[in-house]
Amino acid sequence: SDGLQTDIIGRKIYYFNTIDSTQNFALRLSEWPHENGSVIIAKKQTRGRGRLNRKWVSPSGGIWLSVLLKPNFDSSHTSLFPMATSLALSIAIKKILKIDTQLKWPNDLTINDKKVAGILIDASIESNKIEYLIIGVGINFQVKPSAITRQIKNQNYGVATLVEKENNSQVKLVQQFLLELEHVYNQIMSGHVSNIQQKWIKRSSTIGKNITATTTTEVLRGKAIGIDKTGALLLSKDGKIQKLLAADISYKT
Ligand code: BT5
Repeated sequence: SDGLQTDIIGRKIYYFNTIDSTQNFALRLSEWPHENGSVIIAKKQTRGRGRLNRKWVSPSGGIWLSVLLKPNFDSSHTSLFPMATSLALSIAIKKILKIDTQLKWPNDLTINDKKVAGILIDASIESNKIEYLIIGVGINFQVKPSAITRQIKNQNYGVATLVEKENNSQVKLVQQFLLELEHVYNQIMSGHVSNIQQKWIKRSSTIGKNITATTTTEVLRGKAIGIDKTGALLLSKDGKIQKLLAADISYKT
């Protein structure tokens, strides 16, 4: 943790060589006191997961981490975290590795439309209060795309990876990401969300595109015209505007 400049996030860091999923470990930690801001990092995950329990391929070399937060605000902010986290990561990658990434709603970071990182938020909400938030981040770093793609079945996009620029850039990237995450977290806590949204839109590849959105119940086609203040995607279709809270989107229509 030498060089880490945060106040809350990363006060405790748990390292593992191999773990089932950093997300699962964070879930167990959430029951303990004094774990607000704890970070769990693993070199390799045997059962990394994505949204809807999809498999997240996590070979050695990548950055697989979870951040446990126990924020004291109401649950309406929860939906902003995928956006805020992907923005924080995109900024950190730019600062440390000098690489531009694009943000694909709701939670992907891409390079040339290939997925380089994914974000998963697990939350527990009790009577409108957030008990805990677990922010899971998977970054393909120093891994061969083929090591990942051969383990993905129904693949509808390519995979990109980041490579080490100089000694220590992996550590620096993690530290910078935690700092940027704390920054957006504080902005959400103090209600400054429009700033996050404007920055997210600037880096987004989604807004303005015709998209196909697949939700758990339907497939929708339309034009992505913006996001609302909760982070929902606004889809324009036959002159009507529809709000999407969760979906998988594709730029093929
Ligand atoms: C995500 O899900 O993108 C969220 C990924 C979160 C992973 C982190 S790692 C640390 C923490 N611990 C965990 O167990 N998870 C979190 P989703 O949008 O549902 O995307 C999942 C889909 O991405 C899969 O169905 C595959 O098609 C594809 N995929 C799997 N592994 C990949 C990889 N390493 N790189 C790019 N795409 C991948």
